[in-house]
Order: sequence, then C-alpha cells, then structure tokens
Amino acid sequence: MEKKLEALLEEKFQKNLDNCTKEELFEALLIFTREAAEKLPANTGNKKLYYISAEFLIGKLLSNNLINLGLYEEAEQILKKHGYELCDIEELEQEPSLGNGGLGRLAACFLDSIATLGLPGDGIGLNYHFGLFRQKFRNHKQKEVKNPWITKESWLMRQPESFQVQFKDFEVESVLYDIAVPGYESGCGRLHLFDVKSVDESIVSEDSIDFDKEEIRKNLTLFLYPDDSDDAGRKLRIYQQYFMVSSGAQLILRECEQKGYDLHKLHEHVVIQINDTHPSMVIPELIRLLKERGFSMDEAIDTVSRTCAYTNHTILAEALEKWPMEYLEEVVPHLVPVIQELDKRVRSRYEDESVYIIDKDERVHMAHMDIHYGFSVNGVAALHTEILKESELKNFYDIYPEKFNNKTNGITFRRWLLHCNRQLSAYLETLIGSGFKKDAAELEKLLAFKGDENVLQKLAEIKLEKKLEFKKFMKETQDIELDENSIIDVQVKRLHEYKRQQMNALYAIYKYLDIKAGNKPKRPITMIFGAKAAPAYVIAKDIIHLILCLQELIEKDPDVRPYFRVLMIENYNVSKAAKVIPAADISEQISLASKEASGTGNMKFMLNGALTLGTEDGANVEIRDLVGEENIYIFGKKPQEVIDLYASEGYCAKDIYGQDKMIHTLVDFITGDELLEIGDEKSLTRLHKELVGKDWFMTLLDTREYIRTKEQVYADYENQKEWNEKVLMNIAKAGFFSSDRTIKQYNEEIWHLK
Ligand code: 4GP
Repeated sequence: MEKKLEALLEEKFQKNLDNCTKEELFEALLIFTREAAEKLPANTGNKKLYYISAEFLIGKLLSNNLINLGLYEEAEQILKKHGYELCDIEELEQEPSLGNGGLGRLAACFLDSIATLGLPGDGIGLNYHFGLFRQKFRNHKQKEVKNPWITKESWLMRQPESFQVQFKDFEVESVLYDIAVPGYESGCGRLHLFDVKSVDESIVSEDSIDFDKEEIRKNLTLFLYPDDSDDAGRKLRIYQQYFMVSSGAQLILRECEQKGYDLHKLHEHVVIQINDTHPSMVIPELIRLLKERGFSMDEAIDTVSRTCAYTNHTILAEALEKWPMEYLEEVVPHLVPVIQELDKRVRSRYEDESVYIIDKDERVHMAHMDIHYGFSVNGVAALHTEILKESELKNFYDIYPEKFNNKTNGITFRRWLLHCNRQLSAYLETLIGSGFKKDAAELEKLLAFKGDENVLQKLAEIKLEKKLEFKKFMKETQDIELDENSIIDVQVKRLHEYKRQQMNALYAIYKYLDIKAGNKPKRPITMIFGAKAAPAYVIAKDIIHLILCLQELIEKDPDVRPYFRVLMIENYNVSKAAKVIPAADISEQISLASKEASGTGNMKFMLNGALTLGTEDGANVEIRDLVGEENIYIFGKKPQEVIDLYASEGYCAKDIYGQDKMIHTLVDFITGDELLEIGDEKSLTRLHKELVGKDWFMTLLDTREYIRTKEQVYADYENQKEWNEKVLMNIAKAGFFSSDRTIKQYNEEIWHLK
C-alpha cells in the first residue's frame, strides 16, 4: 500500500509521502481506496436485488471503505510513520449530500450489509449536485445554502451506460455514476446514481438554494427535495422521480437482457425494493417498458407485481405522496393510461373507495399502487407494522394479509461502532473477542461483566474520552467550549413537530427558570440539538429559532451557564452524528407515541452506551423489551391512547395551557421579554400560537411527565455504578439492531437471493 500511495503521489503531484500536503495525501488515499474497492469481485447470483431510493445518506466513505477492505490499520500505520493521523486526513473529505434523514441513512446501512452478506444487490438513486441544503445559522435562524459536495477526485465513477428519458415535451439523456460499496471482508455492491447530461450548476447563485424551477433540463439533478410549496416545485419532484425510475428500470432490463434472461421470468432474477413512495412510478414504468417489448397488459402487470416490494417508513398522512393526475399528464402522459388501467382493475374488484389508486379528486395515491401491485409491504419496526395493519393501512391488510410483514430497522456496526468509536470497539474486543464484528449478537457476551467494577469504570473512561474528542470538534467547528464533565443529553434528528424538539425546548425553559430560582443541578448539564428543517416548513424553522434564542440567552447568563447549557450543532449530518453520538449520555427519542415509524438514531446511541429517554414509540419499544424497563426511561401517553385521542378529537392544548400553571409559564416564556430581546417576535409568536391553539403533535400532553422523567434521569446519573451497569446492558443488547440482521430477514422473507 505504501508503494502504491507513493506512486500515486508521484504521478499526480510529483511528491512523496514526506513532502505532500494533507490534501494531496487525501486525494491519493481516495484514489487508492476507490480502486481497491472497484477491484473487489461483485457479489453475484441468479437473482439480484435493486434497492431504489430517492436518498442514500452514505456519509464520508474513506475510513469506512478502508475498514471494510481490511486496510484501515495498515493505512493508519503508514500515515503515522510519515507524521500524519488518518483521522485528520479523513476530515478533508466532503460528505456526500445525497440524503435527508432516516430513510436515506437506512438505505446506506442496507447497502453496506447487503455487500457484507455477499448478496447480489445494488442501489439506484440520483446524483444530486447540491443535495440537501447546507444549514447555516444567521440571526438565530436557519438559512439554507447550496451544498456542493462533488470534488474533482471523488468516489463517483462515470459509467458508459446512458438512457433516454422521455417527458411530455422533451427528452433528456441520463448518465450514470457508480459508487463501489465494499462489504466488510466480503465482495462488493454498487450504488448507481443517475445524473442528467444537461445539468447546469450555474443556475443557482452563491449562498442560496434558489433557481428557476421550470428549467428542467438544467435543474433536474441539482437538489434533493427541492421546495415543493408551489406547483412548479411539485412538478419538479415528479420529473425527478420519473427520471430516476425510468433510468433505473431501463438499467435493470438491460442487465437482464445482457445476461440472456427471459423477461417473462423477471421475478426469478430480479427483486426491486421500493424505498418509500418516491420510486413508486417504477411500477407503471416497468409495465410500459415490458409492453414495448411485446408483453400483453396482463402479462406485464403480473410480472411486475411479482418483482416489486414496498417499504413504508411513515404513517404521517402528508408524507404519503398523492400526485394530482393533472401533473402526471403534464410531465409523463405516457404513464397515465397504465395507472388508469391499474386503478380500473382495483375498482373492478373492490368497492371500498379508500383502496382506489385514483381518488375522487383525481389524485394518484402512490402507496396504494405499491400495495396492490407489489408482492410485499413492510413496516420498519414491530409497533409500526402493527399500526399499519390495524389502522393506517387496515383496509389493505384486510385484502392482502399475506403481503404484510415487519422488518425492524438496523444500523451498520462498521460505521456506528468500529469506526465512530474505535476505543469502545477495541475495548470490547479485549473482553469478548472479535466475533461481534461479524456477528453482532455476540455482544451479549458482555453480560458476563455486568458486576465487574473495572469494566464499568473503563466504559466510563471511554465515554469521557469521546466527550473530549467531541469538545475539540465543537471548538474547531463552532468555537463552542464544551464541559466534558457535564451530562451530555442529545437530540439529533430531522426537525419535525412529531419528533417534539419543542418539548425538549420547553424542558430547557423549565431548567433555566429553576436555576434562576436558585436550584442548581448537582452536575452541569449540556443539552445538545442538531436538526435541519425543510425550507418550507415554517413552524419547524420557528422551533430552531426558539432553540437558538435559548442558547444565546443562556450563554450570556452567568447565573445559569455554569450549570446548564443548550447548544445546537450547525448543519447536522452523518459525520457530525459520528462525533456526537459516542459522546452522549442520554439519547432523546421523544416523538409522540405512534408517530415515529422506527428511529435508527436510538439504535446508534444505545450501541455507544447512551441511555434512552423516550416514548413508547417505534423501535424504542423493542429496545425496552431487550434491555428491560430498568435500563431505559420510558414516559408519556401510549400509542393506543394517542390513536384514540386523534379518533375522538379529544385533545385540546388550550385546556392544558389554561389549567396547568407550570406549562402555562413555560409556554409563555417563548414570547416573554427575555427571548423577545434576542429573537424575532413574529416567529416566536407564531410558535406560541401554534402550541396553544393547535399543537397537532400533542406536545403539551406529555410535557409534565417528560420533565419529571428527565429530572429522574439526571438524578440517576449520580449513581455512577448503577448508571454504567445500565450502559453495559444497552451495549450488550444492541446486537439485534445490526442491519446485518435486518438484511438477513429481508432476504429470507422477501428477496430470496442466494
Ligand atoms: C424515517 C422514519 O421517520 C424513521 O422513524 C425511520 O427509522 C426511518 O424512516 C427509516 O425507516 N422516515 C423518513 C421519511 O425519513 O422521510 O419518511
């Protein structure tokens, strides 16, 4: 490896390992690693999976690829010999901006596990040049700017394939870039990212995300989730989705044709996992393409239905896409007759209007199409799947009970333990051997050390070390001086009202007032937030504003700052997750019960020895069942109670606000003098009004119990022995949440790849 690096440095920069810059070294390492991954044999078989997704939140790849290729230690040593630290060099990588939140990160973990398990499977997505926006804080508010991440040398490898994609009035040419996905000590998969040849980055000005939404040829692959608050924005999403699935479907058919497969037996050679509804148009598109190849409508529908499977990631009604037929007619008129035919067949069989694909307002329900014309429908945690079956998709479950199944999410331990917490991983290896790296269930061997004070002490020392690393990072990136001896209490995830960051902010107000009243906590507390809000989601941005105002208020208050702080990570992303999660003591998973499909952050925190403070929601339920009540803090209304409250329209925030004096005080603080002096009156007033007048995700319902439970968590932290026993239990039981387990289940129960 050393020789190869030297040769690359010589060839590219006429330098060597002793006189190159860090940037040059990074580039040489990238090329070396990319080529090593590319040389790995592809996982092959008679049947192949295509995982289609609008998002692949893959994170930086250098270290992870080195780990999976078994080259990390060697690289580290070579660099050390020449005076470099690999962890400094990896900082130079730009994080790919190809995803937003959970479903995108899940897709990335899945690719890693698919490759690791030796399964033939590739991802299909889009190559967004500016991806999701980059978040900046300006005047205590979120500002969105474009996020260019593609550098001259990158992981993207241009491929010869290209396809024509037809829209109503014009055609575009797709070009394909691949990113190699090396498995851990295994073969390789690929992430196929389509781009449009005519893309033009120059239509977006500096420091903004604004562009002409009508210039489809130029803008098609610039942004992930472009603003859809107007018609043009919504149509652009359809352009993107169709571009992705048409290119993908053509690629799939071409691969089959090249291998000489009989397309009538497509389902014996191909399985397509539709990740949420963004790729749903792959169903009518494949039907259309098969018809072009001489299939009858019946044959085409039958073949496609045996090939496609759908994963649902949310029960939020607004997130289940419904496109006006009118838009489809304007963008992809050639799909319209296919969709109408699919709907007609449903109507001929069922009377219940709620299962139609096209509703009475002429809107196309993408999920309905997936369920009728896919062979599998899965939720992403046990509770979520039950809710789908019992309420959200009950009418479909009644028709197709055999299609419904659960696949509880997972995370790749290569990134979320071996890489982000090398200290913990190395220590675990000394205790239980290295088997857990391949078989995460072996983490349970740790249970043998539950009463061992030396082990507990060592776990605490590692936590402190990770806090110090995070402290350094926050100093360098945001000039914030963290207290490593404080309790680190973290809520990092997309900003959404159902996730209830606003409830955590109300706690911050509670604590601030309590300290002002003279009640100092035993130990300093640092509350950390990290979240991006969708650019058009006004209330979510107001919540960020509230948090940043609280941060400012407390940072300037010498009575409070030594004991309690609220800090927000700017531009929270995968790389930042990898810094903050290992440093956390408390993992905030406080969504309104029944609303968080699964969560995967909860799994990452647990694996890194943070205790969950959460509601009975998503995978929190399975975490609790594994670690036991005494090793997790669960509070709040239960999922069924919440579902009933919605059904009876029995929730009234104003009543709670009117009757509970403490809550009244906390909510009014949002528009009190202290914050108005710092923040924007319009924004804070709007948030106040929303909380009192509507509060659709029932923040005030659980606030009191939340505050009580959180106080208990902080109190329990003082008994370090017991705390660390709980930490150990959490790490030991985390094995179930390896995405290797999840993918094995997908394969055994849905994909059937060899
Ligand atoms: C997310 C869900 O909100 C989260 O609970 C789940 O863990 C994740 O998918 C992966 O399944 N959904 C999204 C989305 O990110 O955009 O709907």
